[in-house]
Amino acid sequence: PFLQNVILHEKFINSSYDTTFIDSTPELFVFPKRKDRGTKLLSYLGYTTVNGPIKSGKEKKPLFAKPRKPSFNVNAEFPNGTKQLLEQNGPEAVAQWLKEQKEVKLTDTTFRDAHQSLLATRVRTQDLLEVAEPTAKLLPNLFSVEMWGGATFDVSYRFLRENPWERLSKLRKKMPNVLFQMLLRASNAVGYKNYPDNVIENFVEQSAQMGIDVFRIFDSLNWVEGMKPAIQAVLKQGKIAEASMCYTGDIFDPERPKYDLDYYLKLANALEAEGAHILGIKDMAGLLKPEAAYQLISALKQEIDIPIHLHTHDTSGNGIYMYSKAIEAGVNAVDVAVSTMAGSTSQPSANSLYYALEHHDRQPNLDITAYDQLARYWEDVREFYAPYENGLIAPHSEIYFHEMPGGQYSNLQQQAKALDLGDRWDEVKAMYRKVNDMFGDIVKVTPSSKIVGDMALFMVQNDLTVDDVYEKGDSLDFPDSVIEFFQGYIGQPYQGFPKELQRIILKGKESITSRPGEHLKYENFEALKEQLYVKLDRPVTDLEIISYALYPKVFKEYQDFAEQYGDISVLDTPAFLYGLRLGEEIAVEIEQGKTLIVKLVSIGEAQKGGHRVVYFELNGQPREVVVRDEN
Ligand code: 3PY
Ligand code: ZN
Repeated sequence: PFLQNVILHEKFINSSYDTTFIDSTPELFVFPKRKDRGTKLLSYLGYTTVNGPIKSGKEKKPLFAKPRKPSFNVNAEFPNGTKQLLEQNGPEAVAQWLKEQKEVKLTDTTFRDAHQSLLATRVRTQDLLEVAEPTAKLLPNLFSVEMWGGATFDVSYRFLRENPWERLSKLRKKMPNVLFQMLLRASNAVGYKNYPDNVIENFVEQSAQMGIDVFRIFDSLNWVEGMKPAIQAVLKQGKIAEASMCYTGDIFDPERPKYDLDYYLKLANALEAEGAHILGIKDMAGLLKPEAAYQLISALKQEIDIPIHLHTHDTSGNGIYMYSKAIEAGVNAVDVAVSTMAGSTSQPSANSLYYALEHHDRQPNLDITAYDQLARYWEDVREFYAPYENGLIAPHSEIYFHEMPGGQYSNLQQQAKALDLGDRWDEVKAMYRKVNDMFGDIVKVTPSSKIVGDMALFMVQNDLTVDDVYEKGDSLDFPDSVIEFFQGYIGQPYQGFPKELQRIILKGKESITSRPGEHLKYENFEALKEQLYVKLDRPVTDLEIISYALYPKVFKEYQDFAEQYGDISVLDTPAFLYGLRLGEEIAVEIEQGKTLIVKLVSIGEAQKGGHRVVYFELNGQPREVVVRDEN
């Protein structure tokens, strides 16, 4: 771009420049100095040391112990696992095999949903990679490891400043024997809105090529129509389509007959008819109660032929009991997390379930001492991320009332705080339920859950009651997400929209009842490629193009950040989150065989305008950077 200034200058174009050109137009020759990797890294460390991990509350960097790692044989071959079964025999064979297993099979969610639900999705690739090989070698009997999708994709770019595709490919190399599973929000992919069908197809294709084997596909309104393109895309790749129904309400609640047993049986049949290899039951808020689980699974076993995979969150504390009832009823696989990353808004503990099933003929076949060792590692790593803990320290049976998904609770709480509604959190939760009822009792999971949350915040913030919405609605500016929901842009809720409310919210705007994908223009990947080429000033990859198609702004910001600070995924997590303590020295391997030694010497006084000079030593040489103090 800088050379272009010169080339495009009229004197240059007219060839009328002479030896005075440089002197007469010096501004054309002032090239911003490209910062070297060391300076970029120091800028990041200086900024983080001064401002802390969470902007509003600078935390002092704690002293962390090095995480205890499980012992395992580095030189031993990886034992064969489900990945080999898929590669040799295909997805139908895996499904058949799963159905034939007597023991209940486990999916370990530690690498995805567990930290999405406990630590705001903040666990970094480095901490996963550190324990990937022992996990694969010590637990080769897992059905799968859920390690991608859901919120991990955008959080990677947005907050961790790392590339989610790299996480996938690096983990794949360290875990070649177990099926990799991702959470796919059907036509919302890993985002919060419907994308054109060719974006879904392209994203699934690239995810499959990069190493995803099992796609758990759900629609946030349980709308099968909206799931079809994603299911088709997965089938086309020869991967495992786990089409899922989201569980809401309570099949036994006579007051809420909308989501009764019959509703789920019909849904399961429809998903099987679409070609699903496995039926997922996605109990995203942990609402499925033990007896309901028993009845639901027993009835499904009569109804469908494909195996059943159950997912829950342990928010109420009833997870293990619920699982044991589901296991009695014949569920084929359940989702668990390593004990120290389990419980509460996360999945039930693998370790606990193992013992709960002692002397039961369906007890999973696993090395519990390995799981216990992995638990120690995670206990230590979890400490790093303490600022992101969601604060739920006890079983929370209120979940049966407000029905917020495990991954949403802490998020919405943060949003409420940001709007100064922190001390009205109880009201927000109560309003969340009222909004659900007002919307016609809908399934609440990303992104429909976010829409209910947005409306609840809007109402609490503006002191609106449900009656107010009906009475004064014509003069209210509802949140965009709520308007789009009532336009049908994320799909159709079961039994439709409440008509009167839809009229009030839409104020004459169009609404659709067909699939949003049918109305969206196909993405032009060639055009995106060119745009990106110009932006980045270098050739771009297909993975970058699809990331840009999904999250244009987030992807661009990630690139800008990388330009300013370099690749900070090389930092260990304590340095990444908290910077350095005074006098602390760390070694950072910026590429294989190239290590920088960084020491924090001192931090200068805050200057007018809020800047500070931060003094470092880089490989023994004094270096300083100026950073903004945002506290
Ligand atoms: C996600 O969509 O990220 C979820 O985990 C929903 O439960
Ligand atoms: Zn979940």
